[in-house]
This record gives sequence, C-alpha cells and structure tokens, in this order.
Amino acid sequence: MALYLSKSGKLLPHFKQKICSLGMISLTSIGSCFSQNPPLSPEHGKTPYAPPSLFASRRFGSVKAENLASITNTADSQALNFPGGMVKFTPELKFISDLPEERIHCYRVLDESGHLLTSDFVEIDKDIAVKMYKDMAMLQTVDTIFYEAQRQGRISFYVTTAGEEAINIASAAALSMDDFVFPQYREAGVLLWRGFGLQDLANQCFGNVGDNCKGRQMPAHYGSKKHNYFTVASTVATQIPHAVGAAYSLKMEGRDACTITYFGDGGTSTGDFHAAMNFAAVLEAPVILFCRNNGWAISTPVSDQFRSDGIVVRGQAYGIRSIRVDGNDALAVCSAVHMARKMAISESRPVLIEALTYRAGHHSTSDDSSKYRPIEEIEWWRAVQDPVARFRKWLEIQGWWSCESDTELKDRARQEVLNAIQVAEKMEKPGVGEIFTDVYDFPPSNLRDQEKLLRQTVLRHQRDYPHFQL
Ligand SMILES: Cc1ncc(C[n+]2csc(CCOP(=O)(O)OP(=O)(O)O)c2C)c(N)n1
Ligand SMILES: [Mg+2]
Repeated sequence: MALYLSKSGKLLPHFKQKICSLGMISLTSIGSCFSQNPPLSPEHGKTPYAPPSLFASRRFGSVKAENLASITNTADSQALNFPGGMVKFTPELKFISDLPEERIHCYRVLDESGHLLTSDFVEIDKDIAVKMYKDMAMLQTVDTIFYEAQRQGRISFYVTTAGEEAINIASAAALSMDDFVFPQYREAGVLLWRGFGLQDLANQCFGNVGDNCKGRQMPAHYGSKKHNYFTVASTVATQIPHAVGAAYSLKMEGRDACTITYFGDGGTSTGDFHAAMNFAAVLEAPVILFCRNNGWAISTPVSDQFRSDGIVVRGQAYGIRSIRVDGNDALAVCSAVHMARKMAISESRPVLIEALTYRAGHHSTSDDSSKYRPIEEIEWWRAVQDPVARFRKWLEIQGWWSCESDTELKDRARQEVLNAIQVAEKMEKPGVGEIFTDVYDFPPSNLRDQEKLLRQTVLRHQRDYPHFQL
C-alpha cells in the first residue's frame, strides 16, 4: 500500500489543479480552462518528485487541529469545523427538498430535422462526420442481419444497439484509441469504430476458431485487447468499478488517457454503481461514467427504478461533475464526451454523462418487449427520434452526403455483413480443450478431472455435439 501511494504521489505534478468556478460550467469555459494546464510530459517517470498530497485539491477545506483554538475564538461562530470541512449553521428547521422545482435540462445540438440549435458544440470535420455516419449505418445493418441470424437458429443469442447508434459511434469518435473502454453489452459500435472488423464480430457470435474469445463467451460479448476494449460481462454493472480502478492506475502512471465505462439505467440500480461513483470521486480518477438511460431495464421502466431526476443528479451527490445530453443527437454526444475526456485527463477527475435515449429494440433475442410496452411508444421513437436519420439530415444540410451515396453504402454494408456471416458459419469451432486453457500454467486436478469427463461425454454422445472438436 505504501509503495502504491508513494508511486501515485510522483504523478501529482501532472495533475495540477486548475481553478474553475463551481456550479454550471459551459463548453466554452472548459475550453479556456484547458489552456492553463501544463501539457503532460511524455517521460512521466522522470518528473521531479513533489511532496505527496494525493488528494490535495477540490475537497471542502478542513481546518487543521493546531489552528482550532484561534478559529473558535475569532472566526465565525456560526460555522462548525467538521472534519469534512466547515459547515455553516442555520436557525431554520428546513429539510432539503426531495425533488428539484425544475428537472435538469438536456443538452441538444441538432433538432429532429438535423438543424443546428446552438453554436456551443465541438466541431468535427467532414471526414470524421462521414465516418461517423457510415459506422452508424453499418451498425444498424450488423444488428439487423445478426438479429435475423439468431431467429434462424444460426447463433444462440444476440443483443442489438437499436436506437443507441449515436451513443455508440459519437462517443467513440470523441475518444482516443489510448482510452480504455469498459462496456456493458450494448456498445458494439465503439469496437466497430475502433477497427474491430465485421469478420471479427461474426466470428465471436459464431464462437469459431477465429473468435478471439475462443468460443467461451455468449454471442455479442466481444472483447479486444488490441482495441483497449474490455470483454463484456453479462453481470450488470460489474464493469463500473473496474473502469474506476483502471482510471486510477492510468493516473498513477501519468498516462495521457482516461477510461470510459458504459452502463444502462438498470446498471445504476446496483451497488456496484454507487461504490464506483464514490471511489471515482474520492480517488479523483480520470473516468467517464457514461449512462445510457434508455428508459427500460428489460421490462422494468425507469419510473419503477428510481425517484430522482434520472441519473445526472447523482453526480453532484457524489462530488462528480455531470451533464445530461440527448443521446439521439450525435453532435451533442460527441461534444459532451470530448469535453468530459479533456476534463477527466487534464484535471484528473471523473465525469458523469447521462444520455437520454430509448431502447428501440427488444432487450435481447430472449425478450419480447411488445408484452410490456405499447407498440406506439416504440414506433414514435423509431420514426421521430432515430439518431441515424437525424445525423444524416445534418450531413445532407452540410452538403456532405446524398441519396445516391446512401443507397450505395447500404447495399455494400448488407453484402459485407452477409459475407462475414457465411464465412464465420463455415469455420471450425475451437477444440474442447480450449475451455481449460489460459488461466493456469498447470491446471489443478479438479480441472483436469473435468476435462477428462467432458471428453468422455462428448465421445459417448457425438451426435449431440456435432461441432465439438476433440
Ligand atoms: C447483476 C445482474 N443482475 C441482473 C441481471 C439480469 N439483467 C440482464 S440485463 C438487465 C437489465 C439491464 O438494464 P440496463 O442497465 O438499463 O441496460 P439496457 O439493457 O437497457 O441497455 C438485467 C436486470 C444481470 N445480468 N446481472
Ligand atoms: Mg436501460
């Protein structure tokens, strides 16, 4: 522990505080704050040592014990010198309200017809904008065809990103490849943006020898070390504390990178979410906590999950800067993540983003959402709030996209995805023995016994396990 802390103490010079006013912080004011930050040195290990004061900064100021006497005698007797900082007294017997008079507003850049509503956003150039649109359209195609493949019995499970394409692609576009991603399971687009190919996606879903998870994961539970994308774990919200811990280690190493973790509204109903929020705030970890509030946790609506004004208000409760954005507006998402990343790294702090969106598909292939929500609700979101159509309209207004390019893109995307599926389907499955590799150099006796038993079972019932390679 001592070594751990002394190591992190050396990094403090990289994370000098900038003074920003508390309260509302606009994109423009953040931008101007950044220029005050010293650039990170590439040779982090060689930074001159500064006395460790791991969390020197943004705490409520506390008064040292040796100064207590002078405070009590001279200073404001209407304040309590509490260990967590000075607190003013009040003669009013008044409780803090449970709900604010007005809900936190939602930051939006594009209206439904693709027109700009503000100039307060991070501009992107044509190449990036067109790639964003192409990847969003590709993600839709992948979802449609993989979903159909599951319905045809070719893969066992699938989960789509339908309705959340802007969250996937626009957030990915605002990150650096050095940033580490800790996904829930509805963020395959982030991986696509980073260069994980269609064949890689298909191989994973078919669990064949080309799958870098060696067939050990459920379909759509991707992971890629090369792309700094941690493997999806079905257990909701376990990735949030992992992202905070990893962010803290990036900070200790003085890396010019942050982590981002995605989770749904349902994820915030877990203990892991709250523990992670508190750790992130106290450790001042450079992590972006990205909540996809899509209205539903399988069949549980958000109104049955929490009574607060959504997720965004929890940021302040934990001492974390936060923003609510329109998750179906690619420019709003991209701007918010871009600024959050800057704040996370240059100020060494966590940032919470709540993106309002809608799960436009079923929860997964194991679900039928028409059983618990009105079809009209789904149709309205699909027709009026489609994030891909909205971004396309903006591209067309910019003169960067046309009907012809759209038709060509979608035809090609369909062909490429179908081709990837056909190739993946024909590839062999990994050998049975692979289930037992990669954890121990020398597997313990219980695992060796299990492997023996498995091989015997497959041999005895070969007709039931046609794909098992012994
Ligand atoms: C710890 C845990 N509890 C319950 C489940 C079952 N489960 C799987 S997904 C899910 C809903 C998650 O909803 P949300 O976080 O809003 O994500 P969304 O599916 O809406 O993207 C639940 C309860 C689980 N996988 N893990
Ligand atoms: Mg949800």
